[in-house]
Amino acid sequence: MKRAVRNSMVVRTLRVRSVALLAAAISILLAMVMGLPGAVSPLHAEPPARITGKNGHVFIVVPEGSYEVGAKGHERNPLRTVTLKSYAIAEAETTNAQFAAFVEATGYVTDAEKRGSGKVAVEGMPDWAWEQIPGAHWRKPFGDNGKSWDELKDHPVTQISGADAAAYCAWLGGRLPTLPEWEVAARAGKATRYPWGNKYDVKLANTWNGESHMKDTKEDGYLYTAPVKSFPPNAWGLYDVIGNVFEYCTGLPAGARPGEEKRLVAGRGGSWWCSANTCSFFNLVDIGQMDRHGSLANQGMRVVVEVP
Ligand SMILES: [Ca+2]
Repeated sequence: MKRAVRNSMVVRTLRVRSVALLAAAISILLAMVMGLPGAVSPLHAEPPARITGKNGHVFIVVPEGSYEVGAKGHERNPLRTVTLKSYAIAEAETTNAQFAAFVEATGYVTDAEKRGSGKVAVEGMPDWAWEQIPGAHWRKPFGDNGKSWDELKDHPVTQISGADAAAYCAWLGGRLPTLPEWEVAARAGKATRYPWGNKYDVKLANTWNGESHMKDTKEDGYLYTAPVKSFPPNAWGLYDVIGNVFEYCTGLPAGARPGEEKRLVAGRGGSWWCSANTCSFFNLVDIGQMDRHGSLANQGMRVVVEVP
């Protein structure tokens, strides 16, 4: 009997302590939310490293500050210091599933769909050869003979133009990254040619492996696009900044002629199609540019939003 009383007292004491702990935890949370004196707001102490946004996007916060971009002697991307306000950039390239949600919600029709075709390259074609394939658009990026978007839900959306990418970003309340924003986030504090160093490592990004486009040796495991986040992220947690798909950016490289921004859009990071012997832009320095309304099977996007 005595033991039963003692046990019940122990239980009561534990209950009292639990209630006290819970109350303390609630008051700390309230203080944090309400910004009471002495409380540290989680939004204003350290910038949040990650933000969960709309449509399944996760963003990495880049703090405001001055950053070095470009490379010494690079005509289109000279070495310089840029000062940026804080922004949040998607950790991953936008997927087919995410683009499908946008189309479902808005009825958006892409440039490739309006035109009735998109540019496609496949294994066995000569280097630099691309074909305008009828019926190729984001739902069927390689046309009727390739996989459809719902077989590639976690792959980056392709066959979207720079204009289509901007429309997707606007729907999210975001925008495309500027060229310096893309590069600062892709570098993640590194001054090297690749996020992992100065020597290319075929296992760390999805590019074209092999001497020519006649044959891909698939050393990285993928012939065309790979599901996003298939390779290790950079030091700040961004995936696929090198390879997989070219990522649209606003602004044009140094040397662009006035007015060209109306006709052209820039792209960074290279893609699954890029090989050492063709477009070797799968690095942190080179800047591609293409027709603003052009649509290819190796072009995609990464979204930026302002920091709340
Ligand atoms: Ca590959």
